[in-house]
Amino acid sequence: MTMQTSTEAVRQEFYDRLAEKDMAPLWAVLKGLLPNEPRSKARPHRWRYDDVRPLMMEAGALLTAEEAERRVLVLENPALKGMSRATATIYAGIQLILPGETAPAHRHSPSALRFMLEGEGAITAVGGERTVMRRGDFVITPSWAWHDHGAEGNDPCAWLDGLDVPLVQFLEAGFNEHYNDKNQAIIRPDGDSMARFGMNMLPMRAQSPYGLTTPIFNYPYERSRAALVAAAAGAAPDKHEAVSLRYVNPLDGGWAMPTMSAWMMHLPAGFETAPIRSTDGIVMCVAEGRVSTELGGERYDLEERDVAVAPGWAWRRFRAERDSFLFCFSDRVVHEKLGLWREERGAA
Ligand code: 1HN
Repeated sequence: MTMQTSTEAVRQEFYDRLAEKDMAPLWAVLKGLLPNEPRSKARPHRWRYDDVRPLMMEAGALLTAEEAERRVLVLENPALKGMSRATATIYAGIQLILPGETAPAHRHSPSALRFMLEGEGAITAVGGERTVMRRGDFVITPSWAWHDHGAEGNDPCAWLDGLDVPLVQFLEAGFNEHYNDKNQAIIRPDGDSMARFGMNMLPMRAQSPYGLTTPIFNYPYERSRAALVAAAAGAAPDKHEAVSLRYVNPLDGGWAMPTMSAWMMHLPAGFETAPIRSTDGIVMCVAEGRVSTELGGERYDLEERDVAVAPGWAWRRFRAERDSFLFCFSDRVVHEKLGLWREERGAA
């Protein structure tokens, strides 16, 4: 036995005895616990809506929304198969509701957001109020709020779902409950929360009925788009972020949701951003136009409704030949609240 192997053998024998008592040597795992910088387990990826849509319609013929509870095709990061994750901390999926169907009322501690993709007449009810979801609308289901969906027009309706499920799983804080009926009771007229909270005015004693989540649950695309176009006319785009505006909780000016940040980036025709990276993992979806991206070194030309992910700390950059609008969401707000959020802005 050489000196070296005998040392190793002695150490291994020690580690084995540690394991028997449910202990382990830190020095054997320290490098993995403390990398010099983040190395996301997620990979950059893109889902083409042209691939998703026919499969989604097949799912529509296979089972009803009620049978499924939620008829959704989960967008699985190829590096995280079987985990229902688009990024390390975010779940994403494409949900389909056919005319006349109902996705029955339930509530859960994970928060959900929707980005509307297609179909006239999609309805969601949240906390006793209904809203019509139109293409490009950003719609929120706060943690523990009752919600049910329907399609009341003649079209199949589809949207992108984003949930903080992987984060809630990690924290082991998941609860779920079914409502005692298919649809929840409606107790407020359509537009009530927008009137109270979404018009640059607030009730004299404003409080969100949803705790840390914004009291507005539909941010209509029409308004977001108009704001971005007007903002683009007023100043040159940011070198790294083009023209980006974030969805805000009017009660405190913070992000609209406590666990997911959402914003929209407008790329004026011909604009190209310089590379940027940040610790949050981002899910993006083209609202309008066509966006060429480089995400973690991978090139994707994103068409309308395509979804892509940029893992945390992966470089990203964007270019558009014509005026384009990109919806984005990430776990940035969690990083920020924990004092962990970092970004690096690269040279053009
Ligand atoms: C959920 O409640 C919905 O309400 C969609 O539409 C997707 C994925 C995981 C857990 C709950 C919805 C979901 C979900």
